[in-house]
Amino acid sequence: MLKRITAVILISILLLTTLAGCRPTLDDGLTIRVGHVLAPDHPYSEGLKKFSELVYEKTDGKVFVDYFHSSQLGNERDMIEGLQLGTLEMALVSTAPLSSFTKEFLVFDLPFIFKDAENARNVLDGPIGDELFDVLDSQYIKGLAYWENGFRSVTNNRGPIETPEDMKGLKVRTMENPVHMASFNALGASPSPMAFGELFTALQQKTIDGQENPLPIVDTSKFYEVQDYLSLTEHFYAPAPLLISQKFYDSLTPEVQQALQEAAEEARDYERSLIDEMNAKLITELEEYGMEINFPDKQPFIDAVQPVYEQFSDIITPELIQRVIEAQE
Ligand code: EAX
Repeated sequence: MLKRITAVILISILLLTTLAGCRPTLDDGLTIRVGHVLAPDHPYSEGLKKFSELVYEKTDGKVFVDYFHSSQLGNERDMIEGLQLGTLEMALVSTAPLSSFTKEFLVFDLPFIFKDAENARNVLDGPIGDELFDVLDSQYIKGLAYWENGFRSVTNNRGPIETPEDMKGLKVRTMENPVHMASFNALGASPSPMAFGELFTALQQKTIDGQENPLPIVDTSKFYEVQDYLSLTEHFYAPAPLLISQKFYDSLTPEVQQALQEAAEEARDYERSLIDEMNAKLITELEEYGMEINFPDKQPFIDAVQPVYEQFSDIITPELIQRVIEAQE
């Protein structure tokens, strides 16, 4: 009997030693892939370049982050699935596609819920943002930090959007998100959900009239080449969480985990500053590119989409909405 127990203990030690040997040791060097769907000159890319430099520095050159733009590693839903399976290490996405995986993030997709970028950033970087990241645990995904996509406005080829009536029947591409679609239905438009990678072609082929995205995307994805009008509705704020596969994250040493967390937060602040810089100059630049830009009174749009809050009250609790509103100055 003693011999059998000894044999089991020895085999267990041998197995554990072998498995530990399978962990990507830092001495071998470690490459982390991170994907996003936007253009190579969008702040998403510049922020990931900074993230890569910081991680390399903080791990003494032992960990290299390789970042891929323009949906090279798939659309946002594909990449989120890759994180769950462990077939992709990291992704930088909007929160909207996360609604296919967990409903709690829908609160951030509600129209006009954030007063301005500063308030949005403070809420996301505070306890409410942390709580939503905790929800991702059940999806085998870990959120490192909330970067920024930004406030979304409507572009189209029919005419300037001055009031909700101007949205009637407008075929608008939306993200694959029920709150986004319900909001455009409430405005009288006809939402057409599709992945970002298909959008430019759809606009070029006029299968849709318009789309909605922040100015840095209208600029870097060259939507001004296929869209005549830009109306500053700023109807949604899109956070951009930097996500990592939980399975992959758990395989890392605490030192590398800490390096990734610190780098994600430092690069977040840098990426947000780039968005601010772009927003400050893009109105002029997009007009120079030939877009006709207008600034509608937001109140009629806010009034028109209020039913969306009630429509989703069973999923997005009034208590959580109230907390998000009260957390803003
Ligand atoms: O996260 O799909 C979109 O319109 C988003 O802005 C894009 O995926 C960036």
